[in-house]
Amino acid sequence: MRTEVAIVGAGPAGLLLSHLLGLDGIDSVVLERRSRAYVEARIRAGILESSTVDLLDAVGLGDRVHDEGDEHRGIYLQWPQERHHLDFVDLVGRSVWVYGQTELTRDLGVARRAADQQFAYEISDTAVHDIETEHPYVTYRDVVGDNVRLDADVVVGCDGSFGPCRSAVPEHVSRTWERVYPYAWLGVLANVPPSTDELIYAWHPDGFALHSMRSDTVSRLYLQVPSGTDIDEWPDDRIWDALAARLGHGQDGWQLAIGPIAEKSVLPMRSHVMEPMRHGRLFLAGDAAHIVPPTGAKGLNLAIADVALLAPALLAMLRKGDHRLADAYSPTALRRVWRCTHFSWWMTTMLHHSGDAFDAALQQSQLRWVTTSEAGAAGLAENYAGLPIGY
Ligand code: FAS
Ligand code: PHB
Repeated sequence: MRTEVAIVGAGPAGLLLSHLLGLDGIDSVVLERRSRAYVEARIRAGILESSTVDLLDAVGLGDRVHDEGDEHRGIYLQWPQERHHLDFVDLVGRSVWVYGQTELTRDLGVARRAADQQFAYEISDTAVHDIETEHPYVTYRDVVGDNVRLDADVVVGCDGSFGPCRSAVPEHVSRTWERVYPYAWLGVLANVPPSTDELIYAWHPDGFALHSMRSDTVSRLYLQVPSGTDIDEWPDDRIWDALAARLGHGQDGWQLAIGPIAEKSVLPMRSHVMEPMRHGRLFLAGDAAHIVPPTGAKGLNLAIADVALLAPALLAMLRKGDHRLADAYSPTALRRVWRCTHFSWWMTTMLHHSGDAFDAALQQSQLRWVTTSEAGAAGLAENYAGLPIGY
């Protein structure tokens, strides 16, 4: 088979890239090891930055976000006996949207199928070749077990943190940075109306807690637990007791509504960056190049910002033979990657209890600062609501 751009991975990065390229008439094939049903059912992120929603609107993918998503002016930051609202619209003129990654992945899938996008789902043994030549190609075994070779002008690795593309960059060229946190997130999806109008990020001596949501009837909540926690150690009532304690059930009359838990899982937390995000005719985007802990709600938005930069670079390269944007892709994307990596690390270390008393005192001082200083609050708001794409 032959195409212009071989995209490995049908997550938000791969699907959005195929959409942006399609708008400019660039042919691509999207390769995915999982089934379409699996990819579209995965529960992950839930917050869209304003620059992400602006981009989706600009390329005809924003309608359902506006119809079914929820625009939030800001977030609550709290610690025992104190809850403060940070209004991003007042502070930096930008809002955020609550709209599940599951829904966005579905919207992207619908749009791609309407455009007759070529897909290969449930593939295996994916490998990329000749990325240092002008004729790279991908080989894989398709769903019926046939070996396939896909020739392309460019290969883009949108295959997440465990995909093959990142390891195709030779070791003598690549460099990685990693920070693994000693805690994880126990996340639950509960069929209960949210007990808050906007997200609550809670510092607590028992550990961090987050109250998010997916709709007026579905809540998404997270608890800090030790890394390596076995979910079987957390029966539903223990989860609700911990959430109630950490989120301040009963504080100033506030009540946490509890209900049936539909899904629960433990998410390990790490920061990981790989440079460069381009080697020859291989480009990396999204989790394939960087991982951030979810405390800053940056993972999905960063993946989208990467492909928003990459699509015009590939258009110029493939249609005009102008390689300047493609050559600038990695350094430009990495500026935003490091900004978001710092912000996600900063939010994580400010809000997760390390068990150290000195850390706890520092965290409380920082929380008091960002909730009482206009400058401090604006700094958080600017990063959380999202920096312009191409920052
Ligand atoms: P994705 O991981 O979404 O997509 C990569 C795709 O490549 C996958 O579909 C995978 O199956 C495919 N692939 C892998 N290897 C392949 C191969 N060999 N051949 C073909 N295809 C292959 N962010 C938040 O802000 N909030 C959250 O609560 C949150 N929760 C998360 C929970 C989990 C378990 C994970 C992993 C991430 C979470 N994130 C969260 C971050 C998340 O939103 C990611 O940043 C986002 O999915 C990145 O999108 P992609 O880069 O497209 O990668
Ligand atoms: C979510 O809704 O899943 C969510 C929201 C904010 C975060 C992380 C996850 O920081």
